[in-house]
This record gives sequence, structure tokens and C-alpha cells, in this order.
Amino acid sequence: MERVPPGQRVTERFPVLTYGEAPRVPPEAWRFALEGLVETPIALTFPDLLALPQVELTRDFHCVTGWSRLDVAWRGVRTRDLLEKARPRPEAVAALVESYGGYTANLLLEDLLREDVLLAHTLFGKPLPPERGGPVRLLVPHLYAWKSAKWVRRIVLLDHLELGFWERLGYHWRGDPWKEERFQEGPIPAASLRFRSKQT
Ligand SMILES: Nc1nc2c(c(=O)[nH]1)N[C@H]1C(S)=C(S)[C@@H](COP(=O)(O)O)O[C@H]1N2
Ligand SMILES: [Mo]
Repeated sequence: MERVPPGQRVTERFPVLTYGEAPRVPPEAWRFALEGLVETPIALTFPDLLALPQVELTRDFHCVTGWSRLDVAWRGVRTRDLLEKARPRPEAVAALVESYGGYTANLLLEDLLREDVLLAHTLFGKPLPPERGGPVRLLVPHLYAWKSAKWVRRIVLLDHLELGFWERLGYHWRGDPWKEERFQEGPIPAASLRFRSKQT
């Protein structure tokens, strides 16, 4: 299989991409919540996050604007581990991820359950820099990078699809780079979602 998804170009650089102003979130002010359709909502401080089992991984990072940066090294906590503790209700199928500053992105629950999806706090062995979403961002390496919400603050599990910031502006509801799911062309196929889709 090809290393780089179709339509992408490898860059040695690693551009910072933020829509609007970057919020300032000191580690001691960071709070995270995993809630919505779960049996046990989870609330974390930064020290709480660091006390959980940690994972290191290296993944390629694909921005929908066309650049791919290979071999980015991250450290953090698996969202799957948090979801195991929170225990999603049977009707939970999707999630809206919210960031400090108001950015949002939607994901399927099954995408958050992938073992390489992290709440990441370390990049190339150093604390995640503020402009990269520090102290903590989501990392969803199998989807376009707009899903990797910086300054993550909340994940809400839902029984329907609620579109995030870029998805409402016409980007693809899922965003698989290997299928070049850049823009939503036509209605979101409700059948393929297996659930009710509330679109605004
Ligand atoms: N909160 C927030 N997260 C965000 C964004 C943003 O504007 N705000 N941009 C997204 C996009 S389009 C990309 S390509 C990546 C860029 O991450 P980087 O700045 O670390 O390269 O962050 C994603 N996460
Ligand atoms: Mo992007």
C-alpha cells in the first residue's frame, strides 16, 4: 500500500494551522470532560491525565489542504481507555469534540475507539506547544487532521450525528484521507451511518 494518501504531498515542514485565534490554556487551568450518553461521565485535570496509562506512537499527519507530515511522534492517553471507564450507552454512535476557543469536530464512536486515537500532551518528546493545542489535543491519525482538535476540552457522546465546525462549512462528515473524503458532495448517506442524522 502507498505510504501517502491520494492527492497529498509530503512536506518536511509541519505547518501550524489554526482557524482564528489560539486560546491560551495553562496546564493547571485545563479541564476535560467525557460525557453525554455514557454510564459514568469522566472529568480530568492535567495531573489526572498524566496519572493514567500512557501510550507512545508515531503516525503520519494529513491535512485536507494537501500536506502530509510523516512520522510525527506523540504521547498521550487512549480515548479507548477513557471510553472503557465511561461505558458508552448502547444508543451512543457519534461524538462531538469541543475545544477551548469554540472549535468543534464530529467523529463516530467507532473512530474514537481506534487504538491509536489519543488525548495527546507530548510531541516529539516535549510538552505539546501552545500553538499545537497544548496542553492537550486530540489525535485522530487515520482521519484528516481537522479532526485532531487542539485544546480539547470536552467529548460528548450522542445518538445522532452533530456536525462540527468544518463539517458544517461543507467538509466531509467523516474525512478518511485514503478515500479522499475532503468535501461533502450531496447529502450524508443516513444508511451508511446506521443512525438518525440531524443536519442543520
Ligand atoms: N481547536 C482547533 N483545532 C484544530 C484546528 C483549529 O483551527 N482549531 N485546525 C485543525 C486543522 S485543519 C489541522 S490541519 C490541524 C493542524 O495541527 P497543527 O497546527 O499542529 O499542524 O489541527 C486541527 N485542529
Ligand atoms: Mo487541516
